[in-house]
Amino acid sequence: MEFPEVLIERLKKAKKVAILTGAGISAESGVPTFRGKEGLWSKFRPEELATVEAFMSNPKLVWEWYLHRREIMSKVAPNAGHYALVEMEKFYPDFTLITQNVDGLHRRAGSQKVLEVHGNITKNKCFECGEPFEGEINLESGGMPLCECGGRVRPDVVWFGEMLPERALSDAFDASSRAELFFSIGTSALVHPAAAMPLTARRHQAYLVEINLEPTPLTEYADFAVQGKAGEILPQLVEILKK
Ligand code: BV8
Ligand code: ZN
Repeated sequence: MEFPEVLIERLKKAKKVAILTGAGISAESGVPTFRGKEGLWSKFRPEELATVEAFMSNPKLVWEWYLHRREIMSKVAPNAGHYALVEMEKFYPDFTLITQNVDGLHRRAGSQKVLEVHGNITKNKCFECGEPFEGEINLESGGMPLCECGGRVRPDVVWFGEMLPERALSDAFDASSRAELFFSIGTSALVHPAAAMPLTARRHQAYLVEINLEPTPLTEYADFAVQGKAGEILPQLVEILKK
């Protein structure tokens, strides 16, 4: 596909690049997105399941949802979109990959500087003392997994209404503020504070690119917005970088 001259120039000249990815970049790996028609357990909305209230009132349902997603994640692999970002990282001295995804696919693909601002679905921690929990999660016994301190064990992800990990969040906003080129890829740009990062980049004169299957609330602010598959578009951008 054709890219604007100014984007090609920025691609070649930029030193500081930041990327924000969402569930859309993992869709081509077979990971269901959140709000798509095949969305995760579409009878529930993520805002209803990924919450402290849901976990406190129905821990079994929430654990089943996460174990179901872990099952899916264990069978999927990174796709061309993830690998293109691994290639892209090599061209820039200051490159930050901010992801809302908890599937760990960017790291598995080989990306180095990854900020997982919503946590990682493969990890568990104690709700009370925050200690990581390495044990097996077995719901068959009927009881919920407990930490030595007696606290409830939960997936180590950020739920709605919860603060994002402080260090990852501040690093993500720093990277967004200094970026000369910012890509928002495969995200509906609805969830805050992640959705504010592309706008922060824009406010600091970054050239803002959106790559998404459908328009989002961010589209009108993008310098260049393309509706298409990340797995097809990103490798074309890397080809331009290699020339
Ligand atoms: C906080 C981890 C407060 C768990 C997740 C009203 C206004 C503004 C904000 C709020 C509000 N009401 C409430 C809030 C705050 C809330 C929020 O933003 N709600 C939204 C829904 C309005 N935010 C929070 O609660 C955050 N915390 O604000 O704390 C606070 C302040 C002070 C002190 C204490 C507390 C916490 C947010 C984090 C929630 N956790 N996930 C888990 O994963 O189980 S969010 C969840 O949604 C995932 O992380 C996911 O990544 C994220 C965003 O979704 P997307 O990634 O964008 O996925 P989606 O399916 O929506 O879109 C995919 C896109 O890809 C689509 O557009 C599709 O077209 C496209 N696509 C598909 N295939 C492809 C593709 N694109 C390219 N190629 C393809 N092949
Ligand atoms: Zn504990």
